[in-house]
Amino acid sequence: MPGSEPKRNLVPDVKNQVEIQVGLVGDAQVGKTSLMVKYVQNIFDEEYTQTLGVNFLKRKINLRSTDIVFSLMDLGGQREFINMLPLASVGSSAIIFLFDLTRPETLDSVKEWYRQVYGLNNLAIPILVGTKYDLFIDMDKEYQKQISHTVLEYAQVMNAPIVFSSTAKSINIQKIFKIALSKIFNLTLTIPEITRTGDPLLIYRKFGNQNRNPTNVSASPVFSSQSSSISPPKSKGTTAS
Ligand SMILES: Nc1nc2c(ncn2[C@@H]2O[C@H](COP(=O)(O)OP(=O)(O)OP(=O)(O)O)[C@@H](O)[C@H]2O)c(=O)[nH]1
Ligand SMILES: [Mg+2]
Repeated sequence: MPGSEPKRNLVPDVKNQVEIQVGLVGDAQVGKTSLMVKYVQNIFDEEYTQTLGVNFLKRKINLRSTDIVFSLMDLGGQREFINMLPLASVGSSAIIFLFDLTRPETLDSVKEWYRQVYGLNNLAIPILVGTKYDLFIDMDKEYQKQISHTVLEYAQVMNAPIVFSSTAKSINIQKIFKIALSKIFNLTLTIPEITRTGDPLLIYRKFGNQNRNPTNVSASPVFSSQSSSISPPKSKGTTAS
């Protein structure tokens, strides 16, 4: 009935909206598209569809009174798409460097991805994500130890938080983006860290915090470890696709 409605606050409910771009890079078939689609649409597809060029998806989340829109830029990992790297790098506040935990050569490639991205954008927060943890967990314990050790060294050089994830089994997916958000806006995150070898690592407190002023950071990051010298044991996990 007219006039019977309680008086409402006439100040319009205008929310702030902030858009942040996040790039996903890494070798072919490491699981970039799967991770992005899982995060945005909560779908996982076992079948591989190669990304030709750049995929793009958005997801809106709420942080207090602000809407945060993640613009996710997923670059196909085949070398032929390297000329599109600026689309995923320039303008990104965080870059997720993905490698497949069951294929050490994809961790080795992170060095080159990092150098290339760094040349285009040395201010973005890097996040190092090892994918397919569901397969890695069944692999040889010594192999798991070697990979975890090398990943820590890479994270130190890159000043990048580490996350081991499984898109197939929904492990640590949301947390990757929570870490990105907390580093970009310098917010305190209360998620417990996971540091024990063999567990799905989540190490973020000591990485990604410094002022990433280019004058503070070495122009040519030096990686000492060769992850390519780590051979995955012949087990069911090594044929991950
Ligand atoms: N077991 C397992 N398989 C996964 C996981 N994530 C992705 N995959 C599979 O790995 C394959 C490659 O995944 P994609 O997401 O297409 O890989 P990509 O990095 O986007 O590959 P490009 O587009 O060629 O660069 C697919 O068959 C996925 O189903 C995971 O967490 N566990
Ligand atoms: Mg893809």
